[in-house]
Amino acid sequence: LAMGLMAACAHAQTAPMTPDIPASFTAPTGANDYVKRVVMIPMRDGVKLHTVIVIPKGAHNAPILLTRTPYNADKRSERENAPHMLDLLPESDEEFVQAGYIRVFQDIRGKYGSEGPYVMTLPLRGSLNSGKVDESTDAYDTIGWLSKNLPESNGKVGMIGSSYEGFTVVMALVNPNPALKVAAPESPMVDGWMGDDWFHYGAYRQTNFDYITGQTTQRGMGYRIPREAYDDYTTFLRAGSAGDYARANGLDGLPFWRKIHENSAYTQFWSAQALDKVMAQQPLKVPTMWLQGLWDQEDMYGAIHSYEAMEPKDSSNTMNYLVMGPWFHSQVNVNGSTLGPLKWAGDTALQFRRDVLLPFFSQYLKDGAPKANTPPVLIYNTAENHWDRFTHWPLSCAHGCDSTSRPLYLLADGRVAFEAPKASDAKYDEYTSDPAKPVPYEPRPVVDTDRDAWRRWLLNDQRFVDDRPDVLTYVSAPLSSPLRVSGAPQVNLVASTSGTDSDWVVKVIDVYPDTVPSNPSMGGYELPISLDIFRGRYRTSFEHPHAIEANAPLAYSFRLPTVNHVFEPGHRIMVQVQSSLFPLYDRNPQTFVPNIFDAKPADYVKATQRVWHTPDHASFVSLPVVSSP
Ligand code: PG9
Repeated sequence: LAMGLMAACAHAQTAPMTPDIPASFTAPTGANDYVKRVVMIPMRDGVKLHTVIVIPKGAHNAPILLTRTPYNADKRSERENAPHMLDLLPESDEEFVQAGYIRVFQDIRGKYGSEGPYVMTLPLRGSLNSGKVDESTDAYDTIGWLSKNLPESNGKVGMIGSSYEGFTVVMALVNPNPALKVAAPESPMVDGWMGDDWFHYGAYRQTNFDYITGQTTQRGMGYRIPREAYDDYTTFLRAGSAGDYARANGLDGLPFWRKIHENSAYTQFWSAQALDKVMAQQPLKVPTMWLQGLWDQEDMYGAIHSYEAMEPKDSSNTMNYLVMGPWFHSQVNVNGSTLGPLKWAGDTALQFRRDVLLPFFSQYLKDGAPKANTPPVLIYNTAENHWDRFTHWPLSCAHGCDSTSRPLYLLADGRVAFEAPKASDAKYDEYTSDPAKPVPYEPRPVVDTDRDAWRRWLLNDQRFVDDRPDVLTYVSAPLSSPLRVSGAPQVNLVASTSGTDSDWVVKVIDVYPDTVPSNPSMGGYELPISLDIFRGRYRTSFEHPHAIEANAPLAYSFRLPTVNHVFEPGHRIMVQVQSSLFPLYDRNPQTFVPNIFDAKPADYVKATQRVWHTPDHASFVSLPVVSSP
C-alpha cells in the first residue's frame, strides 16, 4: 500500500486550470552573499519611513552608509536583482561594497514607501516650518535607529547622496546625531533661487515643470508633461509666459508650483531655506566633503557656496573639504572618463570614489582604518587633465587670496584684453533682443528626453550662436603663454536696454586653435568654461525687483561658476553676451511687470541692448588669474 501511495504522489499533476499566479511567492535568497531587510523606521512624530538595508552576509562591526532619497529606495538599492551585493547595488557603491559596508536607502517622508505628507525640499523647523519635524530630525531619528538596531554594524554612520539626496545629507548636518561620523553632500540642492535647480539669479528654469509633475502629482513617480511639439523651443515659445505654460498644463493645481509662482523674487521663502546661510550658523561637528561637477547643469551653486560658508570655521583644516570634478550633474556616481567633447585621463569619477572618497569615509567609519591622505581641496584641472590637490581655495580672487583676479575688458572691435578701454574707441556694441526669437541654449531641436544633450549643454561649441546678430562676441589674440584661472570669474557688465527689464547672459569661453592635429574635431571649438544668466530687475536687490531705467548704462555684477582651467598657448579667450537662454530659462518680456510669470503677450517687446566699453563705463570679467610664481 505504501508503495502504491508514493507512486500516486510522484505522478500528481498540477491541474491545467490551477491559477498561475500563486497567493504568494518568495524567491529563494539562500545563495545571496547579502541579506536584505526592509523596515519601517519610526520618527519622533510617529510617521514611519520605508528603509531598505543591505547587509553583507556574515558582517560584524561593519560601518553603515546611508542615503535618504525622494527617488524610490527600492529602486535606488537595486541596480539589478542579483545574488551578489556588488551587482545588486548601484555602480557608485562598488568600492563601499568591496570594503564591507552595510548599505541603507530610505524614502524620505511622503515619497514612495514612506508615510506622512510630502513637502518639496522640506524646510527646517523655523519661520517656514512650524511643525515638529524636518529632514534634519528625520535624519537624526533614522541614524539613531540604525546605530542601535543593526547587530552586524559598529554603529557608525556615514551619509552620501547627490542633488536632492545631497540636500538630505546637508540637512543631517544640522544638529547631527552623534552616530553620524562623516558626510559627502554631492551637488547638494542648497539655494534654489540663486543658482541651483529652480532659478539662476532670478531667471526661472522651465525644465523644472516636468520635475514638479514627476515629484508632486503622486507619492510615487508622476508624469512628464505631454508635448505639443518635438522641439521644446517651439512648445514653450507658443505657450507664452512660464505662468501660461503652467496653467495650460494644470500646474496651478500643484502647491509647489504655486509657491514658486508666488515667490518669483528672492523672498523669505527662498532665503530662509538657503542652506549655505543655514550651515554658516552651525557648529562644525562632522567631517564633510562638499562635492560638485565643474559643468554641473543642475546644481552648480550649492557645494562651492556651502564650502566657502563653512571654511572660516575650519581653522584646523580637518572638517571642511571641497572636491570639484570634470563632471556633469551627479557624474561622480557613474563613469567619469569623458564629458561632451572632452576626454579625461581615465575614469575620474572612479579615481575619486576609490582613491579619495572611500579612504576618507573609512577613516571615520571603519574601526582601525588608517588616516586618509585627503587634500583639503581636490579640483580637476580641466585643461592640463589632472587632479590638483590644494590646501585652500580659491587661489585667486578680488581680495585676500594668493593671487588677485584681473579684469579682462570687453573692448571695441570685438576684442577682450587685460587693458582698459580708451576714450577714443567706440563707446558700445549694440544688438536687438527679440523675445519672439530668443537665443537657444542648445542647438535645436531641444528634446527634453535626450539626456545626453542635457548633460553636455554647458560644454556645447558656442559657434552654434556666435554668428547670431543678437549675440555679442569678444575674443582675445591667441595667447603666447598659458593663463591659469582658479576661482570664480566675476562679471561686471555695464549695459543699457531700451526696455525696462532684461536678462544678461555672460559666457567665458576657451577658443581652441583653428586646427588641433591630435583631435581634429576640436579645431576652433568654443568651449564655455563658465557661464550664467542674470535677471536685470534684480540689479540692486534680489528681494525687491525694480524697473530698469531705459537706455541708461548700468552695472550688472554677478559671480560665475567656479573654474580650474588653463588657457593654453595658441588658444584665445572669448566672452559672449546675449539676453536669453531659451527654453531652459523663461523669457524676459523686456517690459517690467510685477511678476514675469504673469507677463502678457503685449509685454514682450524687442529691446535695443548695448554693452558699454568707455573708460567711465567699462565692462569686464574679473578672471581669477593665478600669477606665476
Ligand atoms: N537636480 C535635482 C533636484 C534636486 C532638488 C530639487 C529639484 C531637483 C536632482 O537631481 O535631484
